[in-house]
Amino acid sequence: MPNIVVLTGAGISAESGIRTFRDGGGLWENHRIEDVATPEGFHRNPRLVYEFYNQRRRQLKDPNLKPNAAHLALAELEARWTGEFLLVTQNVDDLHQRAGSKKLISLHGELRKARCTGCHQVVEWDGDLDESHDCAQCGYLGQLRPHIVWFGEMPLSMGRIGMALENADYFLAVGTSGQVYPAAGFVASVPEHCKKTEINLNPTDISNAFDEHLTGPASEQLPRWAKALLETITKIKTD
Ligand code: BV8
Repeated sequence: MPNIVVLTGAGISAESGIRTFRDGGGLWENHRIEDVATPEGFHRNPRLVYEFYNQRRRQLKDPNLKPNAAHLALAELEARWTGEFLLVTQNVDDLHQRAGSKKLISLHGELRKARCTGCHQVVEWDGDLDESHDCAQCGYLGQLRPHIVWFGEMPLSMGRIGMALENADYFLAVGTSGQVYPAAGFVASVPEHCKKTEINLNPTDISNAFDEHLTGPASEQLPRWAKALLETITKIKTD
């Protein structure tokens, strides 16, 4: 049975109402990356960075915020796929988890977790975070930070991701502009025979690396792609 690796970016959550980074009205419009998504920015002005992530974490509690058909199609494909399946998301929202995805790596961290800069323990965190909290494990005050991978920091689970990419027979990138590494380089790490598909509204910085481009909203294109893949496999099995 073939193996699948899927990479998602902010575009898959856009139709659920979460702003992307680089589209019009995106998150980077009101903030310089250096100020809110780097360790230096956090050191320089922790309050600004805490608040940047607090605002985004609060949005996750919006009762109208739900996974969309693209998130749900990935969770269903994972459940029905008997080969290896890995979903790697650059997103820090929890919509893939809410959709039911289990074989999931959050490469850039998660909004709903905090990490102690002293003992590095990672804990679930749903409320606002600031320097007034102490770490439940080591007891230090004011050392909790968002469990987010900032620019210049090592993304999470790179070893597991590298192994999955080496064995991929299908690679799909959905809703990512292909501007942030190492995620943008994943498509170049799969085997020669691997079928590479990109779902996006527009061409991206890495479009030329793909065999197939499905242009349109992820909520329409992804369910179609997943259905066609399942039908292909069923056909191969019955032939
Ligand atoms: C690292 C924090 C070392 C979380 C983020 C020069 C060249 C190459 C690389 C570098 C370089 N200088 C520095 C680097 C490294 C740097 C980097 O890549 N910089 C870029 C900007 C040049 N990378 C790093 O620092 C990384 N760490 O390299 O460590 C290392 C590496 C490997 C091994 C060991 C050590 C750390 C990167 C993580 C940074 N953290 N965010 C947060 O705040 O959320 S990155 C940030 O951008 C988000 O995580 C986000 O996920 C990510 C990527 O953005 P996208 O998801 O692609 O979103 P974007 O808005 O850009 O695009 C949305 C897309 O969706 C668009 O294409 C749009 O058309 C599409 N779309 C919209 N709506 C829909 C849609 N598609 C379909 N349907 C729709 N409805």
